[in-house]
Amino acid sequence: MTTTKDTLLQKLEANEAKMVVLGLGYVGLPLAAVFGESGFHVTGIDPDKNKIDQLQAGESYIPDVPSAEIKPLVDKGQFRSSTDFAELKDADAVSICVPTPLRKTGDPDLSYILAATEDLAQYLHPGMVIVLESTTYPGTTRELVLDKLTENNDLEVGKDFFLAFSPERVDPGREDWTTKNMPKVIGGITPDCSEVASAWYGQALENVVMVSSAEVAEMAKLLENTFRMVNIGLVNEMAVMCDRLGVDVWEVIDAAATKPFGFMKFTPGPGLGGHCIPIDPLYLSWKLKSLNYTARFIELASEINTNMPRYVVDKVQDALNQHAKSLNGSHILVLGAAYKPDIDDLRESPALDVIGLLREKQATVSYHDPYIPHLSHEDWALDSVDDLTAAVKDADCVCIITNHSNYDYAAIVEAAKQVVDTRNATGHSGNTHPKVLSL
Ligand code: SAJ
Repeated sequence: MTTTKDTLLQKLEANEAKMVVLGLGYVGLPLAAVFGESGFHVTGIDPDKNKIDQLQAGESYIPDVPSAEIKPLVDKGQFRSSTDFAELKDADAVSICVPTPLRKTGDPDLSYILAATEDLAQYLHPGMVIVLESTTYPGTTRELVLDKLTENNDLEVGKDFFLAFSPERVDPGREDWTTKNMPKVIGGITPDCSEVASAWYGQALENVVMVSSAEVAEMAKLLENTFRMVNIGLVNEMAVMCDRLGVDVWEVIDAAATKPFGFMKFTPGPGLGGHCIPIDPLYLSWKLKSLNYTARFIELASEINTNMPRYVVDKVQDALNQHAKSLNGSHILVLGAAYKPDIDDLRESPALDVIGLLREKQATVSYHDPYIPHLSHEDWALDSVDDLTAAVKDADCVCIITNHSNYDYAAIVEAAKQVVDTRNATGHSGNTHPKVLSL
């Protein structure tokens, strides 16, 4: 007797399944494009009509997915996009790629997942497979998504429909590991869910790694990014300790990195930015708190990383002090506002915290960032200075926060009165240059 699973597997393997991607951001759009190029008929759904209008016109707003990739898919009818969730009514395979930010309170914000699931539940039918890609705490797929999908019907997961979790590993701008070739972990609510979801994704992705449950897949992602956050916290604390010891932490790290095994290089910085690393581990610690367990590594690393902007401001104060100046009334030029080099992403950038703290100490602050022309945060707003050379000369201290590669650091050191270098961008770490103070 042909089961629902068999019928769905046949559809997926014959590329006859109708696929829907909920959320067309830096995760959803690349996923839609890869499946479209693999022969699937993909409908993307996003509430932002501007995005839909652009996509329907064959234009992309995600650098990793050029318009030249989108337009042929749209022209062939392989990819279409809409703001209307009713497009789900005849979907066979649905990927949920919606944001999972933190609330102001620091708690997880699952409102996007809830809203998408509620919309999807109206169209749930036998023979459907659903994969959640949004980074979240272990248990979300089973406790929240499954409950919401089945609260008004008697469909059985693993028999009538299939539900799994697969963490996104998109690193915008990276060209070596892409949506197509990135190893993709997938775990289902039941073994059959794991099998069906893996078979689906295996139609378009080169390396599907099936695991035994949704919880394993959810937790793998959190381990990946918690590993990174904790190691960045460790190396930031090493910077503070080396400073107390009068040892150059950058030289120490380079020396340790000569070890050919058992060591992975991380570098100190002004804090932890981005939309993944500062946020994902807090989803895990939040969940464990509800189980009366304190995730001490995450809490400690978060405390150390969160304190780095203040540590940087203390460094600026030390630099000015060498010239009998105070922060109050001094002019500080911050170089680099994006959360990491050579991108225009400002999310959770420590530059915003450093500028805020300097302003609190009555310093006059200006900034320059070739990728970010304007900053506004809390109660202040600034434009990137036009004349970098003049701004460097005018400033009492230049503070390098993000080491964009197109800065001429030698010229900056030459022209500046003083430099606080939080990234060893100038190469003058360990206080080897009279003008440069480094982390
Ligand atoms: N940072 C340090 N020291 C380090 C590394 C990073 O201070 O040694 C800071 C960065 O300046 C930045 C923050 O940490 O402010 C995050 O940097 P990141 O290099 O982790 O960059 P992200 O946030 O873009 O992380 C993404 C993640 N990718 C996914 O979640 C799919 C992460 O897992 C990747 O390892 C990372 O990209 C990457 O390697 O580029």
